[in-house]
Amino acid sequence: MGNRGMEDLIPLVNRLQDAFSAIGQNADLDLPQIAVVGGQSAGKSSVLENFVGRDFLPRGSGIVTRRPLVLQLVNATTEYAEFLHCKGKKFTDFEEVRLEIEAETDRVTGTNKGISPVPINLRVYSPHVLNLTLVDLPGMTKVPVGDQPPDIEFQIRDMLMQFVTKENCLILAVSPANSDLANSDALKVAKEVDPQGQRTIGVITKLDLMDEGTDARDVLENKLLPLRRGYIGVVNRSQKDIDGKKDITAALAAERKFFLSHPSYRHLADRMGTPYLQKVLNQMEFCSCCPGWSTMVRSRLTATCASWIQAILLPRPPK
Ligand SMILES: Nc1nc2c(ncn2[C@@H]2O[C@H](COP(=O)(O)OP(=O)(O)OP(=O)(O)O)[C@@H](O)[C@H]2O)c(=O)[nH]1
Ligand SMILES: [Mg+2]
Repeated sequence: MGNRGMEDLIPLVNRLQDAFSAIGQNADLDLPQIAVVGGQSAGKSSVLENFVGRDFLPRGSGIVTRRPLVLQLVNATTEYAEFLHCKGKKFTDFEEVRLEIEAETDRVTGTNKGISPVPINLRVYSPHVLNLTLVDLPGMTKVPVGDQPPDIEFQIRDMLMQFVTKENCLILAVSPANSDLANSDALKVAKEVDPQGQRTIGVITKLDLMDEGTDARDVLENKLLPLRRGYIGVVNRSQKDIDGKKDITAALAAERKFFLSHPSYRHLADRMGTPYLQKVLNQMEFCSCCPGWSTMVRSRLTATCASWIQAILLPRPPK
């Protein structure tokens, strides 16, 4: 089964999952997922949001993401979002989606920086997305603030582990360029759960914020702390850009210009940036040239679909 097979399979899985929930049954299936891990404020939500091409994720300084967000992207002719906790309500204004994520986060964690491992489930239907499941996670942190428990470091770690230990989870290990990569929480966790680096991609954010005279060329050329699948550099919107409501199209154009004009990255420009990261993820998930991860995911999905169809078709025993 090649590229198309997997793309056809995921909508089928979604429909079967919906059919099961409609009859009150929980179809437990580990769909392929892409999760972001990294330290607090590394730029994880910013990276994910760019994949959707809409402003809808809470981003900012301090601890922002405080519950896992399981974001299922569904390729469809119209664009809207739907939360599992208010099924049937269609959100067409993405500003409202962001407000709902914030309200639903506060509902479980309170408003004073608390955290919770209970995920928020959101589906985004759009003609501009591929069928992917993304998971936005709280950033790793060490010192408790506000209502955070004394063992915040370990609670967040446990939360991440629930996702990234799964073999079908592709890990985006996000590290900011303006702090030393040797201290990267993202790389530490990724190495632990995926020592061979089969399903880890390094993402370097904040390249625009490096001190003058320094650059991340060695990292991006995969020479400093090599990863099997290497690193992709991105430039997300700064806090000033967010406050000034810079839109995603302008941000992507600025990112492209940054790589093309930077003397240390110009030679790598075609392998850097958000669109390239998206392309790589799509290839990894759907192509048959990544032995291991994609083969395992495809065969697991096919087997699950077959067993579900069997369960639906088999006559129920008389009561
Ligand atoms: N200049 C610049 N700022 C960035 C970049 N990436 C993220 N930021 C800023 O960094 C801050 C944190 O970004 P988020 O995307 O919320 O980071 P996060 O990792 O999701 O944060 P938590 O959910 O709190 O762990 C925001 O103010 C962003 O504007 C980047 O590449 N360049
Ligand atoms: Mg976040």
